[in-house]
Amino acid sequence: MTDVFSPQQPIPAELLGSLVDSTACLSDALRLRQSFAESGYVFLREVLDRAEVFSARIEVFERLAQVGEIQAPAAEGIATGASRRRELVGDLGAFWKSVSEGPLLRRVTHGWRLRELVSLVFDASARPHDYLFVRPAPVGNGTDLHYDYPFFAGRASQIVTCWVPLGEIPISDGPLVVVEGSHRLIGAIELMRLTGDPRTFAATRDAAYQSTARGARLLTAHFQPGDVIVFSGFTMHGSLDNHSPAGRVRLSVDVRYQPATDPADDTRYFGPNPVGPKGGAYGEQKAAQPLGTLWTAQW
Ligand SMILES: O=C(O)CCC(=O)C(=O)O
Repeated sequence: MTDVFSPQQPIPAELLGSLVDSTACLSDALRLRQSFAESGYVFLREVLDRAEVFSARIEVFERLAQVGEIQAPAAEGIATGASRRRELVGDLGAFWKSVSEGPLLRRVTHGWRLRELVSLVFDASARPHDYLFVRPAPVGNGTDLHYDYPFFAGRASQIVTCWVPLGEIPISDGPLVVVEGSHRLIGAIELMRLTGDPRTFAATRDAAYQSTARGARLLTAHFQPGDVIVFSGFTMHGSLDNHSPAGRVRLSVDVRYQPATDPADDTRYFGPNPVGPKGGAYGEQKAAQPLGTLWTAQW
């Protein structure tokens, strides 16, 4: 790893780039799929209903306001720096499950529009995992670079991740980044799948970090509500640290989709009580801990 990625370290300007905006390809599904194949992602602007995205934002932040973590008005997402979550909710996992299953949130992540967009990318009907990740990232937090494959693949032939900003996310607030060209390192990830050896994963991550250090750029954007980025399981991604001068909590949700005809029997991701990648259900997510507990979000 290089200090480029360490928390609190500035990223040299030449290593930051802009995500390619593929919104214009929506009228031509073939071009959209070509763009996805070339870049390892498609970044789409203003494709989701902004009012629905705002409603989801408010739904999540109001739950956090009720446990003393977000100031009024909740929609602003300003952290109080305190939390009464442990004393008020009892079971942290059950609380986080209920936030993650909020109906207004699910209208965005499991609604017809996102499903339609991913179906265009697949050229086949798509279906979402039931299990998803809501990420309220307070100041100081960022997510380490990683791939979503093979953890989220299960027995599906293909998975993509949809990352949806729940509100405006300027660069200062720590938006998603993808490592340019990282989807071309597929060979290394396949090796990990074949061996099942976590040390291979570490080697893979190191290789990708090093390639970034050698000049692959981190691509990001000033995200707006209604935007979505759909990326491949083979695209290395993470997020910048949140440096919001206003103390704003960066809020996003990520959900994986697979072709609808693929098996959907992986109990980690499907069903009324998915057990999650590590078996700890929603309680295993970093966000299940009270906001502001220092969680260096690995993934
Ligand atoms: O939002 C983040 O900080 C990271 C998102 C991520 O890792 C994902 O969408 O798979």
